[in-house]
Amino acid sequence: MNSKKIKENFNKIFLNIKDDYLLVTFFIVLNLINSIIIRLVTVKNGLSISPLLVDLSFLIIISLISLLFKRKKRIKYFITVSVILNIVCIINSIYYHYYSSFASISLLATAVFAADVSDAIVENVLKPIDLIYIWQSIALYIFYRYLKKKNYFKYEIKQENKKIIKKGVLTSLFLFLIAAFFMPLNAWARLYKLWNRESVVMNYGIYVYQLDDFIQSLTPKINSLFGHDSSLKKVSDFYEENSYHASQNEYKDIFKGKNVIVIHAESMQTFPMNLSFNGEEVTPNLNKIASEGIFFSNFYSQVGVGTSSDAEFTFNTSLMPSTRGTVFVNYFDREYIAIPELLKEKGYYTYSMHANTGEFWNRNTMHKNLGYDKFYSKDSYIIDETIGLGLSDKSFFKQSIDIMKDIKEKEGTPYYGLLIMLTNHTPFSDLELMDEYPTTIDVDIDNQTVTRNYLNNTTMGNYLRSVHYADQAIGEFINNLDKEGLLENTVLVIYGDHDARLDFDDFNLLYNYDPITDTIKTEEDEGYIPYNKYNYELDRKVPLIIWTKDQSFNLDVNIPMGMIDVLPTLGNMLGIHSEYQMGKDIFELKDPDNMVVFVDGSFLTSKVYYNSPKSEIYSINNEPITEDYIKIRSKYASELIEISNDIISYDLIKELKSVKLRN
Ligand code: GP9
Ligand code: MN
Repeated sequence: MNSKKIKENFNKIFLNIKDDYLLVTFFIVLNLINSIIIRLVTVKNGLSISPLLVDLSFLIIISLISLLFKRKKRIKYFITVSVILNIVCIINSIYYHYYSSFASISLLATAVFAADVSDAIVENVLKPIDLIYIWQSIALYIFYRYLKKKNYFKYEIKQENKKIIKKGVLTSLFLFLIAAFFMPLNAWARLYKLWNRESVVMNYGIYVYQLDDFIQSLTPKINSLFGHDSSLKKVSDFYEENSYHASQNEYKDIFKGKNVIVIHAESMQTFPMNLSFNGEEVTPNLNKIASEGIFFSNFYSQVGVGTSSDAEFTFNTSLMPSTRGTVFVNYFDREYIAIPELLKEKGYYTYSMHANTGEFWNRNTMHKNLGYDKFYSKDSYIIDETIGLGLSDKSFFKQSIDIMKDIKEKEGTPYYGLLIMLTNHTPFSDLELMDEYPTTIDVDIDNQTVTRNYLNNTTMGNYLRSVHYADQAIGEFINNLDKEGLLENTVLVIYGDHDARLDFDDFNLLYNYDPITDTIKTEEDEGYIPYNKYNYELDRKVPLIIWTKDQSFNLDVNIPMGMIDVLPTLGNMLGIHSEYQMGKDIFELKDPDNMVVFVDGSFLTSKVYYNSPKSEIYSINNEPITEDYIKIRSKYASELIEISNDIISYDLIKELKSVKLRN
């Protein structure tokens, strides 16, 4: 026997003995490592035991499927599956860095809008770490070349597939059961309900999460077959228990019959309202009207992945946004009860204005559904000055005033108008097109004035300058409305649509920078302001201001309030309500400890911020929080999310209304 033959025989025997375990092991280990990496860079539980075992169990099952193929095809199968799992990791990694949640198949339709703001994503979101997963596909390919060189594919071997499958399935099941043993009790429910996506990834790993999401994204399509009846019952019971009671407070009907102008302030958070640089306020105009009107200083947006569109939806309908897709995109054909529709019934003319294309967020369709008589979108504007995503806010407001004057003259009825701003959108670029605003501090050192440009090139610095521009635009708009007599008999409402996804570290810099020493203060330093992830959550609040020119109502409301509380609160002032509103009139609270629920099940009260995915409690005033306090509210938070989800997916308002009519 020559040496070549010996080698060939050795390979044949060696690889036969090994069966295909070598390849399978390689495939499993590579994908296991990627799953660990993604959890390390997102939910930070890379080495947790349960997701590791679930991943292993999942990858064993996937590997068993390869037995259906012959060796040559089997490698193709492994490469294809690896590429798919690779893509799952990359997309979820990017997605997490943008939305702090995981991607959903049901959002494929929403992805179109992500393409439109792709600059923002590339500049602000895409981190090199998001591409690290590619190493797995490369490694597998190199391994394939190695096997080929070893003539691995030349020999087909006889295997006792049935035995292997049986062993494999049993092992996989065993691993899954051990994993389940290490999971918290609510992990099963979360896998089924899936709105707490972070927690599903933390317990089951990225692959099972994505599989779960895939299966669940099919459910709305077949909703008439599954779950409808039980959901209808659940929702009817909820409204029976929480039936609508008309408010009787002093704000009832105070603005009845008045015109309403609503400004949707893109990415406007509340904290810049408390900031000044060298004595100059960042938002002098917002501060002025906040001090002259009703300022809700503890107000939070409750958006999901539908961001701007979810803010519009929650503001107008008092329902939580869908956690299975986006209402504006996936559930535009359902029936909703919304502020424009309700005011239309009272004889109002209703319109919306936004200088982006009407297709964006499917607004063309959804604005009609919400009850706007007319939507003035990009086509109604001359794009004479572009900043960031499109027409600058200053030009948008100027041009809108002309349209509003016409509406006032033509319609002769009260009106409800929504103006959606655009400029202050991440990535806060084109700053050179905005007026100079110094985000710097001047300090005296040895009788010399030193200018500290410490926010230079930070997202925070850019954001504050952009916020200052948005504030100027709002100020100019209010002045022009006044000049045109459009503030008479009119209520102005301004809300920030959601937070701006700023960097956590930038906040520490903002609050703990010492201009004298040009360093960031640490715990040991005097005047250090502790800033943790909960402070960051609390800083995500957005402004809500209700203002009239005569300043007839002037107060600061600092009860925690969410976007779903707007319809009940503002509606009471305007003399409208929805039987299906899930929020509360903030001036009519039975329990003054109001609760703001977020789409992942986290919630906030005046006492606590509770992070549901991580089951972490943050006592805001350091007072002890009982287990019951959290338990009761956690239950209510899930109820709110699920009821809204069911109403939206199964189109239940339509049914509840017709049942009511029949009775
Ligand atoms: C686009 C604007 C931005 O028209 O409303 O949407 P967002 O990215 O904030 O959801
Ligand atoms: Mn927005």
